[in-house]
Amino acid sequence: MNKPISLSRYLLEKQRESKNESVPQGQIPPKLRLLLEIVARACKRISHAVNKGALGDVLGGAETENVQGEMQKKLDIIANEVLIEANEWGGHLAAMASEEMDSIYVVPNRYPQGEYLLLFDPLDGSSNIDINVSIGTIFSVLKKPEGSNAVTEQDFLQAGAKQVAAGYCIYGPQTTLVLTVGAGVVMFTLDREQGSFVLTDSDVRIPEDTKEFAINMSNMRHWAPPVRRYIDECLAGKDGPRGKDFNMRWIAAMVADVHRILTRGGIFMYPWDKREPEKAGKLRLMYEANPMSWLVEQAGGAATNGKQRIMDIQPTKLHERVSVILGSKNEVERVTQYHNS
Ligand code: AFP
Repeated sequence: MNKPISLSRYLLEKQRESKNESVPQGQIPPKLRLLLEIVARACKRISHAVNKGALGDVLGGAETENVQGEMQKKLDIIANEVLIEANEWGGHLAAMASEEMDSIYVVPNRYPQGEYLLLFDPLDGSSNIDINVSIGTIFSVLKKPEGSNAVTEQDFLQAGAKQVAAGYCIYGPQTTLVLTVGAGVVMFTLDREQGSFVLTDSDVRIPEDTKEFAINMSNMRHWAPPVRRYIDECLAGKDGPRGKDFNMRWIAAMVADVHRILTRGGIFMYPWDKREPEKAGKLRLMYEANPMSWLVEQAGGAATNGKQRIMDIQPTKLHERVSVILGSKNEVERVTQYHNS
């Protein structure tokens, strides 16, 4: 058996390859490598806290609200603090932004300032924490625009296509870190005895077709006609226009639903709906939809808001929401076409 490759070794090898200019994609300069190592280390700490559950007094609500008006869980706050503390001193970051923080967190003056911006949803799927179901951390890395001095929120407002790294760590039966730097998608499983992430899939691919969809069906009456049409056709099964039976899954944690899609295909939708018509959707563009869209595209899938590619959307605010349709390419193209016809 080949010697297992740790995340650290993988990143170091990619950093060395980055010196070779004939490899234009998947560049990992030293500071980005450091950043990714530190994010992975923070995820390991979050994973330990998640695993302790009731024994670590980390379950339940914190009795506070985040900027989106959602009640925070204790683990939301713990995970946010772990990511900030781990990343603020390394000299690789200029600032961070999080689902749990109203505005950006600029690296304090006492630490060196770097050239990267880190965005994260520290704990996605919080409603799953107390019921012992998969949750995760989602992250996206951007470069601070050249020529900007004091970092501002404006510096973060870059389209997803500008990301230089993106990934998530899922805390499920296994803890798995999934990463892209623009040259495919790789997965690392946490080996708890060794205390390190080990490469377990070096070429993640999403099949172009699928018979599995993920959507919160309880919102059906609120959907727009194109989404309704797509799901009605799936539900009609073999006798309907699709001519095949579909299966449905909904974990209520985007990280877990996307992980399933990266593993065996499928389509995930959290579309715009009539409940809050002024909001584009429920999920956040910059630290949920963009990183997940890049991973999905890098694995051969597609991601749109029904009208356009998610990664081409120019954000106008940090906590912007977006309608999300992602996964197996042919299915995403079908729903998008229903919106545009
Ligand atoms: P929480 O982190 O507040 O639980 O939200 C998770 C999430 O944003 C996303 O990960 C899920 O896909 C979606 O919400 C689930 O939403 P429903 O509650 O409508 O099922």
